[in-house]
Amino acid sequence: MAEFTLHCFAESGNAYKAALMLALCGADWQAKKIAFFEGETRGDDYRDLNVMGEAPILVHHRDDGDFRLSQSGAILTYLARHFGRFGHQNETEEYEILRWILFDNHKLTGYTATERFMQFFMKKAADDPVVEFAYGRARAAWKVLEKHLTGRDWVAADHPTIADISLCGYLFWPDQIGADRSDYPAIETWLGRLRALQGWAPPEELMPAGK
Ligand SMILES: N[C@@H](CCC(=O)N[C@@H](CS)C(=O)NCC(=O)O)C(=O)O
Repeated sequence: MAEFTLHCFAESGNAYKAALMLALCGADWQAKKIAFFEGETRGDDYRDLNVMGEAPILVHHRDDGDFRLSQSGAILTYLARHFGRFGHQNETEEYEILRWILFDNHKLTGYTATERFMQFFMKKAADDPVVEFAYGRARAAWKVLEKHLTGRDWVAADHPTIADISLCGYLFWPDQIGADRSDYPAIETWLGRLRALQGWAPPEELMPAGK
């Protein structure tokens, strides 16, 4: 058995954050498909694994038993500590990373994942008021990131960290999230830097589809 099991599906940018971290760290891991589009995360068996009913879940098969964790930010923090990679090197970086992971979960991924789900998967009209609200909030978050990345290579430090890995979760799908790459040149260059890291792969190469 592999050292880690990641319950995940390829369409999930939140799962991708964990899968990408495992890939970049060269971890011994296996993907376990969540049949998300068949409602698996709403079932009792899944809720027994994660009361929040969310993907992803990481299981670390340790000598002292299985250690199970959900929330991509917690998973990234755990893996950074375990591998000694993509973490902080001083206190300032520690809180910068936390600050950006919180911003990502609340604002950037929070609204991007919502508007993508409604427009791309549920085919809701662009003038649906909920879509308009989420899309507007997502674009505002992309602009924050664009401004922050202008003139710097990485989000939270002068080296790549789990903050970068968290924030990029949905951004390799510009067409699905409705982002025009030319509006976000600093983000585009930063995504290129991430793609150049050893071990980088797109979501669909790391995880099975959630059908
Ligand atoms: N903050 C969580 C968000 C996880 C999340 O919302 N995952 C989605 C799939 S991408 C999900 O399982 N949604 C089901 C639901 O919200 O009920 C994280 O970063 O892990």
